[in-house]
Amino acid sequence: MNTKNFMLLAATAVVSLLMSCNTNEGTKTTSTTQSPIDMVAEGEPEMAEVTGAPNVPAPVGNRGPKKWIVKLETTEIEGTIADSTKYTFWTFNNTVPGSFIRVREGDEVELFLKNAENSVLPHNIDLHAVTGPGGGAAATTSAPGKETSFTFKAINPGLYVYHCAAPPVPMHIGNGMYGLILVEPAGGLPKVDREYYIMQGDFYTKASSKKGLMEFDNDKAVAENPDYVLFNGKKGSLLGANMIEAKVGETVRLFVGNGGPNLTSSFHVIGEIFDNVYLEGGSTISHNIQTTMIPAGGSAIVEFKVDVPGEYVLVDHSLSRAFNKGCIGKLKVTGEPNPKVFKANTLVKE
Ligand SMILES: [Cu+2]
Repeated sequence: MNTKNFMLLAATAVVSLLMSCNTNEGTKTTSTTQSPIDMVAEGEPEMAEVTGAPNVPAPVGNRGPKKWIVKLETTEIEGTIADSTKYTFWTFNNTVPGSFIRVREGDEVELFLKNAENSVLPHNIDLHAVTGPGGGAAATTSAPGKETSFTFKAINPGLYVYHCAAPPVPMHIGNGMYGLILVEPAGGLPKVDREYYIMQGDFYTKASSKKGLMEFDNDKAVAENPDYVLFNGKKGSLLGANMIEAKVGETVRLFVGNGGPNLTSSFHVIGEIFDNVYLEGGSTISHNIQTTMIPAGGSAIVEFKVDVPGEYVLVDHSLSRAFNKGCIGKLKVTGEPNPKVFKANTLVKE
């Protein structure tokens, strides 16, 4: 090789090296795999919309990371657990489960936890979506009448349980102190027609000193032998006038959590097959699932298209819990019959 050719080759090599560097640089600046830790939450903090079950706040859509204020109040209140049976619930925002919180990865959340004046005990919150000691529990332990706060960045997309972690923890959870926080990925979850919030819990009861009012039974809790296993803290919360609804042809997404404190749920919708399940509320999506396991302190996102009108029964498929302990609800699907998918035949005996 003569000097001229060598110089030409060397120059070409340098140019290609520079070009490849530029290409890498370009990829870096337009990367969609930026760490959520480095995502900058824009603007002043806004008050986040939170909702009681079975409703959920509006989807995050395609917005960038933002700053939010979330306000929760812990309360100790009398409510109806089944039929005319009253129970002393402990709650976040007066509902079981507590308010649904919806953010996206990269969002910064300043969470305020107020404990009601008339509470007897301190309460706090451990959010499984939080990276940091106790999920915020120590930072938010609030005596009656007091308010605490802490700030966290949502860095892992998924559907997460939150709960009170004040001692004795099983008692606080057993009285209803749990809820869900959804962290959507950048760009948001795919659009669906209907979204609902459902949370299972197991309840252990005994008569209190007040006539007609039940309270937490620690012995039954230790034995993991609940009197009630319920969706959304009340027998019939998703039955009759409270059924969740959809129309034939629509896609339905259920955000399903399990507060426990003890039982694992075998979540199933009778007459439907889950097209998609975000297993354990995480990023792995499985398809064509009949029943999905939801651990205590865990969740799942299930999605399906409804093709045939009718009433679809939601259960924990550990069926004594459904038919004897109250863990049953319904999705009412209205619309035109779809004989290509389902047709009941009338058999006439000759
Ligand atoms: Cu508590």
